[in-house]
Amino acid sequence: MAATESNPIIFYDITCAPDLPEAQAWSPNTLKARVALNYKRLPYKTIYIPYSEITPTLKSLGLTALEGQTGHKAFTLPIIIDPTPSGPKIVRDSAAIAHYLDATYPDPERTLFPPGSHALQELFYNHFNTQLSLYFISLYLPLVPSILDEESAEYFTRTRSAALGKPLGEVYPKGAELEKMWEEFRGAFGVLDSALQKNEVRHGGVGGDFVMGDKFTFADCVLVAFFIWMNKVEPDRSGWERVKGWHNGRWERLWNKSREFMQEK
Ligand SMILES: N[C@@H](CCC(=O)N[C@@H](CS)C(=O)NCC(=O)O)C(=O)O
Repeated sequence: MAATESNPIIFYDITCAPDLPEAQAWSPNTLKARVALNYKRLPYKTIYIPYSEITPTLKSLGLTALEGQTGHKAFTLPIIIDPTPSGPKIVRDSAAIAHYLDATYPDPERTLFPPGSHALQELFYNHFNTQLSLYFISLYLPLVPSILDEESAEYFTRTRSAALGKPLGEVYPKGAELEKMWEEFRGAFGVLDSALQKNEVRHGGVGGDFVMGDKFTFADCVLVAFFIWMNKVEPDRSGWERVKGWHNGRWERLWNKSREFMQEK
């Protein structure tokens, strides 16, 4: 065990505009890693940086850009710096961080990838990233600039508009399209709900509200991170109010059971 309370893991996260009254963490990608760190009860300290500072900060740490899902290279958060006995170790990407934490800080009671679940969790993650994240992109990505400082909002709008091939403001569905998209979003979550029903005791499962039933895992970090994002970028929380009511309250139960892993340090 390398990190201690006096020599904690350093976790880089993205801040929102300083005058927002609530906690600062908002980004779903960094939140996946934060929830994982909290779940494993590891000592860590957050360094918050504005969105527009991610690239210069990572360059100053000697890092190079990584190839992203769309093929273009980018400097992204989260990263952690773990104070290992052989020197500081930088780990990048939320899923890679979760795997690293399990390997470096094994705890049979607090495992993000329990034995035998690696492949199925990978499938879950791919499913989430292909079947669900597109709705988050349309419904939530355009709201992000509203919680960022001016420079970061400009950077975010410019880079996301370029990546999506149209102005970010035009990504948000208009008129009847909005309700249609919410219905589709509900349907996409419904597919997940049908699968998770198999955890119920009547189907021979172990019961429980997590993706793996009674065990919290990285798959739950993913869902919870996106739910927190919804709550952070939409001040009236109207989207989360809808989702909470879907599928017999499944997503709200998951939220409530995961609350203890949402704290900011
Ligand atoms: N697959 C990566 C994605 C990370 C990612 O896209 N991070 C965004 C923040 S939400 C970022 O740092 N973007 C920097 C930029 O666009 O300049 C992970 O899960 O860590």
